[in-house]
Amino acid sequence: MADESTVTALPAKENFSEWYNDVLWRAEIMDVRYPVKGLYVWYPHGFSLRRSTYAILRELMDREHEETLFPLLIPEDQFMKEAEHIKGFEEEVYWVTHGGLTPLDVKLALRPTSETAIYPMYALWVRSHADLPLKLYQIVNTFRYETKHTRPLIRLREITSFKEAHTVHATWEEAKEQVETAISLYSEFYDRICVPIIFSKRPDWDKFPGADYTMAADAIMPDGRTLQVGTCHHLGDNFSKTFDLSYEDENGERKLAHQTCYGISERCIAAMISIHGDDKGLVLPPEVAPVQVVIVPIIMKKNAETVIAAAKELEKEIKAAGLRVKIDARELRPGAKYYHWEMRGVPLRIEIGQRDIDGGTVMAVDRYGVKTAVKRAEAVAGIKSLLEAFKAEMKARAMTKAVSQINTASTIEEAKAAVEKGVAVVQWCGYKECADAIEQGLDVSVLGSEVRSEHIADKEGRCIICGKPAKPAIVARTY
Ligand code: P5A
Ligand code: ZN
Repeated sequence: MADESTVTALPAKENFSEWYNDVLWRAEIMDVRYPVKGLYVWYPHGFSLRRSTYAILRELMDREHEETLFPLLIPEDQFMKEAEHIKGFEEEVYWVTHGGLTPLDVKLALRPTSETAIYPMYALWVRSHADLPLKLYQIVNTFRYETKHTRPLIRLREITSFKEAHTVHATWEEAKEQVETAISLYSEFYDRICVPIIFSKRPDWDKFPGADYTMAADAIMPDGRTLQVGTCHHLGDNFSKTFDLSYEDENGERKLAHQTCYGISERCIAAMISIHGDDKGLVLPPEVAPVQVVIVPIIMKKNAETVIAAAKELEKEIKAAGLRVKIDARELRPGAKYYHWEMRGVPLRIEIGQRDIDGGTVMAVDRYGVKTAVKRAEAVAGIKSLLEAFKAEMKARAMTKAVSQINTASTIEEAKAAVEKGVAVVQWCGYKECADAIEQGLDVSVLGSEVRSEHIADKEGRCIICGKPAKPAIVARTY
């Protein structure tokens, strides 16, 4: 597949865009050579990373949702029912118009998201208050005819890993509670994959088509641009009106249901790769790394058998402890092997040679290059605690970086400097005219207000444009 030995080095991460495009194939995450714009291929190594990342997402969702699977195709009439929703998506929909050579009576949309596939069925399933709340999710591919610059894992025309949850509640307040639950589930998810995020409330003109309001999670990429890595929407009764999704309450009265939906795509993997990678390649959180530990036997001609046997014995123990481990016994220089596994983000490398065997130790080297001699007799426990420590270090580094990328600005000039580095925190009155003025002056977006971050104080002030009473909002250049 990717053979890094025949070509030039990975670009420095400072040149983020080039680094990103390059690391994806060198680390065997995505192949971008598929001949349709915006569609990419998962290499097995990338797919393995996807599987373990989505296992966390499934674990969190399964706490209080059930998994389901709806069809990819949505009939035109059903898709066109919710006016706001269709306005928001009409330019992004792919249509199936033919079955073989025969034009279809009713065109079929490739789902850009599944509200209009799911809610008519919900209307059949929900009869009484006893059927509520209803909380389902699915992990599917969705299609969006994106016109902005497409990028692997970031802006796709086929989103291959769209986790979407759709819930139904008796009241608006209960649905609001569910949005809060979704925010905490997503916060936990991003914490598990060591990606700092900021939740905020999108301005009204930027909310999900058909929603009452949208809470969005943004991650800050190395170049200072933000990436929206998830959204939680309060749908009110907007869709339930359209699709006649109602229930009989305790008094036998028919009432409209209230709904939420929330989604995450493979952008979560893009953020994880981008935030943690370095000049040598990927740096992966141990919990999701396809290979968590690689054993490199340091072989001299005369001791090859002993060393390989010792490496295999260690591999057996590590595997039995439930870790994903690999021996690299290829006939290559150790340096070439280190390079190979560092590129792929393996959190911990174990070197084992004759001297280690004689001394009853092994040498552990984490992906940041920190070396620790571990007693052979306590190797498994030692490795586990090194992986824990490594995860904590990954989190700490990402948090330090994120904090340095968040800067308060009290004038447009200061905001200009702040968005060069990342997120500017400005006082904003909430009016569109002032958001427009901020955006035009800086070529940025006002991402949101009601900011949820321990690093952003919820302090009232005066709007940096009009001087009226205002609250903190986050502003950034975006992906
Ligand atoms: C929530 C789930 C929805 O579609 N319906 C069901 C709601 N919301 S959303 O904001 O439009 O999308 C959810 C998240 O998906 C990511 N995303 C994308 N990822 C890759 N390529 C794309 N073209 C793309 N479009 C959206 C974003 O992270 C978004 O927050
Ligand atoms: Zn203002």
